[in-house]
Amino acid sequence: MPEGSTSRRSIVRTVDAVVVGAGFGGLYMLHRLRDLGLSVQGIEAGEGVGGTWYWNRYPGARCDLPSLAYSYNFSEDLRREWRWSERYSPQSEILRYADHVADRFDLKPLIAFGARVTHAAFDDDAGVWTLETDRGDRIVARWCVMATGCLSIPQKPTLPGEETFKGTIYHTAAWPHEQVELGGLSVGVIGTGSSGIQSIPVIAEAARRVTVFQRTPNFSVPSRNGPLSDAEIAEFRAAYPEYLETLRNSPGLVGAAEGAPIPSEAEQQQAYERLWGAGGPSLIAAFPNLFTSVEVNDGASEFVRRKIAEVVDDPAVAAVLQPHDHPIGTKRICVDSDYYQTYNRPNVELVDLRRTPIEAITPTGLRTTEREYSLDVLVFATGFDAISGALLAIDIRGSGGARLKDAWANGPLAYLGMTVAGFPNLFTITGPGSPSVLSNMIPAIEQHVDWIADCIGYMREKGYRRIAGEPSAQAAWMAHVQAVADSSLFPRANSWYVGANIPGKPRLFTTYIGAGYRAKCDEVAARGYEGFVLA
Ligand code: N01
Repeated sequence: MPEGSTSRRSIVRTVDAVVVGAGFGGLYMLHRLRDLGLSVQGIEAGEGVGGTWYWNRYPGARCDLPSLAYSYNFSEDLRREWRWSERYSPQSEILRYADHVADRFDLKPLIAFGARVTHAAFDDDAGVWTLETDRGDRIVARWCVMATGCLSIPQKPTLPGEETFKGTIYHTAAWPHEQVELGGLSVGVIGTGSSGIQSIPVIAEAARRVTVFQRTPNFSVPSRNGPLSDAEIAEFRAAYPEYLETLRNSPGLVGAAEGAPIPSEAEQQQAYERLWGAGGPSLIAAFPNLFTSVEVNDGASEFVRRKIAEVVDDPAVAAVLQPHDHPIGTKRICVDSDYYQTYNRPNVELVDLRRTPIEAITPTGLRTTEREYSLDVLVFATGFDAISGALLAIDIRGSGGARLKDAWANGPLAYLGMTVAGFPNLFTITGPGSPSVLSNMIPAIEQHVDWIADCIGYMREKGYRRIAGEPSAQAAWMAHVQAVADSSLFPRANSWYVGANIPGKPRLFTTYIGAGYRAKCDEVAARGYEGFVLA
């Protein structure tokens, strides 16, 4: 039997709602829909719950937001009974949390595990979706919720000669479930985003040698991770009502910038020193205009560059690690445990791929334009086809057989990040056009799940059977998302936020970073789902 439960046999079922994915979004969605009295079927590619935390088992994988905040809020009992052990919990603990939630709310029996959805098609006459999986399941449902995650399709470059490599190749986002022994081995790591930056220090402790192949340096801040004390928990609990209020009325990453004064040099230095010492990603939240003012951002970027130079012993290595190609924070800030210190170890070498690009993988290692590196293991920490990737990996056909691939040929479009015009009764949790990856994902998920559940509840109550976003409302929303993004420094970075890491992907910033998102969603609902056609 699989980790999750239920049967290995394929299923053919008609239900009220189908939920694709059993990560934090899928789990809570199943819970809400079942509570509404709907018959539900969950489908999950993995053999257990947890989504991104099920797959990303690489050494050093952990939360980059404080765990107390990276938690569900919907159940007070759950909140009180779960205790995180560290400030930034490791992957194994977050996975245990997801598993605990699934068991506590008896969700596993609702989920078919080990089944990847390949097709989803809307039948205009019957007003239902039919989903098919790679193991022959066939689910028919009026409501289809895609809880497929923003970072769930691993991206791996094709390098010449890979098939000749005699060692072992891993991808951080598809790490084996069994213990990977690296002791005594020579390990190469390609990629220095969050996954590389978290894994390199841990790999360096185990392996005989680590060679890091870096194409672009990223900004990283120390987590100052450690055991979570009772006092910290008590402090969080005491401030919980204000925390919820901040979630409800978040100004977004750029919403509060308007009219904010430029802090003085002394104010900046003082704030950055304090936040660097405290650890965690709040350094980039030091000033509301850090994402809109080049001057303020330059100050923060320069501060971190200086820290890198202080931490890394060899000035030449420090120089290669210092990012200069993007404003800090416009690529996801990395939160590390001793990342820069790792380059002071005698068994770690940094290779600058800008100076000496990769030519090929060879039977015994990797060759750059300068020389060959002998490797037993090669780790790809090369990221994801983000945001739209998991949705486009499914052949989704909406009204009239229209393909999502065609609808999104010039970049993903969705109304409020939750529905796509032309694809009735289909919902996307943390889809394009919502704050998603630039907010705390679990509260963002909860807000979407609640909105979607309320919407389906409203439809049933009023006797409606079909809801579809109006193309004009969607176009206006996406134009607003774009305008807000353009008022910030985000479009300046070649990041996965704009799809720059995927060859041929249309370049578009689709994450909403403005103010008032939740209020807008609530207002749309309160006005009888303004911008939607209900039938
Ligand atoms: O992926 P990335 P990631 N040759 O895309 C390099 C979340 N996350 O998996 O910049 C050589 O950031 C690429 O180089 P370049 C988090 O939101 C969260 O690390 O394209 N190098 C880059 O260095 C994060 O942002 C946690 O020049 C190549 C790296 O691979 C997101 O996931 C932990 C290459 C990819 O970096 C993605 O992070 C981990 C090539 N051909 C991840 N192709 C938490 O802590 C790519 N690269 C919660």
